[in-house]
Amino acid sequence: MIYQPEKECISREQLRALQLKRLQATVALEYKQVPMYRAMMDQKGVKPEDIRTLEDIRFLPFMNKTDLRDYYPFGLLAAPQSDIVRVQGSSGTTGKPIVVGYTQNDVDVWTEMVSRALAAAGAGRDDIVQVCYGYGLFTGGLGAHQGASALGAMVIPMSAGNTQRQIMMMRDLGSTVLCCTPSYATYLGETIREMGLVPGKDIRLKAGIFGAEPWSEEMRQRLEELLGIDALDIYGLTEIAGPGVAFECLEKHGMHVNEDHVIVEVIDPVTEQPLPYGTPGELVFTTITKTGQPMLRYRTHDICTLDDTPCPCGRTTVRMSRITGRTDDMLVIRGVNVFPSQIESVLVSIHGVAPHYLLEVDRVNSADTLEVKVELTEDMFSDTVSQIEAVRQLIAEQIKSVVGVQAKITLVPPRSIPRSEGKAKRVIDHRKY
Ligand code: DLL
Repeated sequence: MIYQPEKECISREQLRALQLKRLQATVALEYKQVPMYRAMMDQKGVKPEDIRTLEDIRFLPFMNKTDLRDYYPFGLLAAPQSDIVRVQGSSGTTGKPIVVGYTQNDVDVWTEMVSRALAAAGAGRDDIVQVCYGYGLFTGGLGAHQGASALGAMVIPMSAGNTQRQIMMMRDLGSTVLCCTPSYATYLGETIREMGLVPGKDIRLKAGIFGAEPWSEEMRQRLEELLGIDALDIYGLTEIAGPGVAFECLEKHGMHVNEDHVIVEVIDPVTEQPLPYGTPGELVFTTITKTGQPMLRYRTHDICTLDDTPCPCGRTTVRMSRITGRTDDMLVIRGVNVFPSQIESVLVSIHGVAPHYLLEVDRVNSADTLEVKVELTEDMFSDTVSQIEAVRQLIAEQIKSVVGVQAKITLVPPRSIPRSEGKAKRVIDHRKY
């Protein structure tokens, strides 16, 4: 189903005219209200009046995650703080999360995008939507919740975890749509099968809307078989709007970008020049309807390809492929963004630990695992077993609290982690998507 055909199937000419009008308004707002961005534009010698066509977007400076860190928490707001009704956040490159302020308008825009995604999966007011994305600063839970509520569906706000309880509710309440990460969906599906429950009979799910981490066509097939559903991809990021920036329709042929709310570009990450449709590169988004913390040419570091060939579903928006990688070292572990630098900052702050470590990421029973192997100093290595155990526990607790992920900590003898002459190899990712 198409939630808003008049918007989602708009002609390309009308869309481009709308985008230009909205881009000009957003650039003017940003220039007037956000001193940091005004300084960046001044430095590049660009004024809001210079944006005369959509192509002129290339004159605008890029924004980065580091800007959100440097101007943390509210230095990038374009609206008075009293107009901000919500703060959402995600991991930054340091211990602090990046935070994004949303006005009511921004929450409404985001909700509309998620409702479109759910409707594209066939959801409507008769559906029962089980949301097992985490609720909180992470945008998954509240985003899916708002979108489903706006459709008039019944929402089960489960949040993440507690698998037995999830399955009990799914069965007893008859959930028809599942929203969670693809890895958690696989775990749920496997547990459902192990319990002897039969999709179609005991479980009424018809669709799953999975995102927040990379996944593959093979994983789609597995999920569709396990759960008897259509498994659809949804993409988004806190800085832009949370889930719903782009979503798949039942054609399963790339994710429709909500182009009336964002302008999407793919650039060469080195030369920073825009690339034509069909060429893989780094995704860059410009919000054109947000008022709280608009983002202009925000570099996501996600790699994908854009496709503007017509989709049989009738939507006219450009589609993005699955995310095939990152241009930086960010890992997504159980839907949580993790930067090796965050873990490093925890390790170096703990007495008795040397700054030599290796992160090993794997997938066991469909759940991501993180092992942190770290060297002890000579002094600590000769300490008692109980002192060493206390260090191990401290590292585990600090990583959980700073990074938000449970890690297995393995303490290894001094000089046992291979040294490198060039760039240190800190991460080994065994997962296959
Ligand atoms: O992950 C928002 C979200 C919630 C999307 C629920 C979909 C579903 P952040 O925590 O800010 O926001 O993380 C954003 O996660 O830059 C990608 O690297 C990754 N990511 C998000 N969706 C996908 C996806 C949410 N469908 C970062 N495929 C992004 C691959 C994804 N990676």
